[in-house]
Amino acid sequence: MTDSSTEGNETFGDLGRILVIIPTYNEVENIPLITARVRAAVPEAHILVADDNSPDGTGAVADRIAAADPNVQVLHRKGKEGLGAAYLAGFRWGIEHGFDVLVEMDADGSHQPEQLPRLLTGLRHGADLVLGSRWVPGGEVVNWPASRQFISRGGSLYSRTMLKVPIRDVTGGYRAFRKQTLLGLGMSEVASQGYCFQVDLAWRAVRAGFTVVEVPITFVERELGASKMSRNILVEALVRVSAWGVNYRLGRVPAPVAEPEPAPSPEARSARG
Ligand SMILES: Nc1nc2c(ncn2[C@@H]2O[C@H](COP(=O)(O)OP(=O)(O)O)[C@@H](O)[C@H]2O)c(=O)[nH]1
Ligand SMILES: [Mg+2]
Repeated sequence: MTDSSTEGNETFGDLGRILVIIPTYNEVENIPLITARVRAAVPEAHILVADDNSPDGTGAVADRIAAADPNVQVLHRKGKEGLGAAYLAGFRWGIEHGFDVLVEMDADGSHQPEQLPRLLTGLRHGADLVLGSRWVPGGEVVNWPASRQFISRGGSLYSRTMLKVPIRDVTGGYRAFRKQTLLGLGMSEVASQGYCFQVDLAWRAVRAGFTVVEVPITFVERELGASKMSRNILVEALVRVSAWGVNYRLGRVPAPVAEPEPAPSPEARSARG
């Protein structure tokens, strides 16, 4: 039930240079499929695969794709350090390499590249951060077990209540940021890793005064490979969100500190991080 039709033939050159960051850990079957779909859906976008030295050889497959396509590059990381660290390294790489829009997208097909134009259109209409949302009208999930739906909806409800953040899907990971949003929300201060990495970024964007908009997406459960979701990721989210909520009510959560733009680095075909 994947959405094979790209929505319109729009181009997004007015937004500047677009980088889709795809974090990978053991996604060898998925990486050729997802990169091809992104290239077809938004041809002007570039792709950065941020691989944590996957034991299944995802990094080498990504290198072969990159060798054949100048719009694809690979950031090889030392080992499994979690989704948050991979994204932060990818954001920094993208800003240093002159990208203006940075997109988060899973490798497993859950975030359909054919819906990327929706997110980019949200930026065009003035948003600073666009969230692909399963839990707004028009949003949906396909083939997701009830247990995962419960965790996701519950996690968003808990975060929304604890942090007083007006977002329906605050743990989702299909997002488009303007560069200025990432710098303004103080991304270098972010230490969280799993789902709470996403909560952290969205909450910071709201607190920093940015315009955060949700657009509906159809989230499709992966067909290939295995989820890296774990008990530890859930516990981290629960502990951190609870602590943030308490400290926030006590006035102990400082405003995000905007950071300066990192110095540009020379264009490199294959980056090592
Ligand atoms: N680089 C990197 N990517 C990761 C890590 N953990 C998960 N990912 C990637 O993050 C995306 C989402 O992970 P997934 O296992 O599908 O989580 P789920 O959708 O919540 O079940 C996928 O592209 C994974 O390969 C990690 O530690 N490092
Ligand atoms: Mg997944």
